[in-house]
Amino acid sequence: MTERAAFYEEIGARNLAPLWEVMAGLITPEPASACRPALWRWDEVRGPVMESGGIISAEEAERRVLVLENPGLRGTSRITTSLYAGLQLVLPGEVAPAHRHSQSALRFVVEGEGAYTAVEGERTTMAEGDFVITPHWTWHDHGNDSDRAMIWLDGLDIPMVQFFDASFAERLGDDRQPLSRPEGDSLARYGQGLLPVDHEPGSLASPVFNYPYARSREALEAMRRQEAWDPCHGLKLRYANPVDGGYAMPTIAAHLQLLPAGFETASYRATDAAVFAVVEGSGKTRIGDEAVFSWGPRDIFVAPSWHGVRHSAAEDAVLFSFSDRVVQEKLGLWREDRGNA
Ligand code: GTQ
Repeated sequence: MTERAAFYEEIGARNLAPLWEVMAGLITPEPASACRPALWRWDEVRGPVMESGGIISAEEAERRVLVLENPGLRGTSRITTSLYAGLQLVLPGEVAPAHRHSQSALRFVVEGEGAYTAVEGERTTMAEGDFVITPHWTWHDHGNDSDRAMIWLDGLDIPMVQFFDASFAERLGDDRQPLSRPEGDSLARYGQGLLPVDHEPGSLASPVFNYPYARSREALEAMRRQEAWDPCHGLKLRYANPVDGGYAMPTIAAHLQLLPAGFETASYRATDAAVFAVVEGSGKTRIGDEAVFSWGPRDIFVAPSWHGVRHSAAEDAVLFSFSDRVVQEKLGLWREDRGNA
């Protein structure tokens, strides 16, 4: 045994390790991630999601979800290093019972109309393209009183909470939580450019918990007349907390963007890996040197940290996306590079 190997063995017994053997992998000159570019085509995932409805009930599963696992992170329930994503199915007549947990969740409705999510005593009925949040430690249950299956994309900060060993969860006991406010109350109170006088924020998350697609889409359409296209993003809006102008939740940032037919974005990279869900239209996205994905409605794809992203839209396209940007900004870590990747 060499002198060094003997030394490592000797110190290893005392739970010590030599930094110089691992330093290059720890402090990299640029982000180095196991996360890979990946695409989930709707025509390949819808079948299994619907089939899961015959395998287990929403009630028994608690949440009947097929997890979107990044091919570079299999077995870890991650779509990126810091985020979880899944496709949740709620069939007519089903309920996903009320619970709460430390993890924050977003829902982005992919298919169906008329199912609801209840959050802290208020229900919201969901439609395709709606962005719904269930912030950390809020009671939430889902149900479907419509006659159609509903499928939505779940985005949660599960890996972040895991990293901090800070997970708590509890079941309410009843499937549905008691309702204390009429539907639409939060949007009326907080989502009209007005706030109740003397409102004191009671949470780090937005008091608006459904950002309906019809409104967001209208905003993009109105802006398009100004043709204020950003070379890297087309028209891109951020889902905001109306109380402080920050992101809707403290751990997950979400955006909605419009790319007009024929538009090609300049290459853009940032330190936040992003999950994209196609709402409307079709196009292609090049991600680093590794992948070119052709996409259409309901497809989902992921761009890892610091990979150059270039979108091109064949038809007018709307993309929803989410990432950990809000956390990286708070920690002073977030960087972007416009046009050079
Ligand atoms: O709907 O509360 O995809 O707790 C994973 C964990 C959804 C939810 C998920 C959850 C939920």
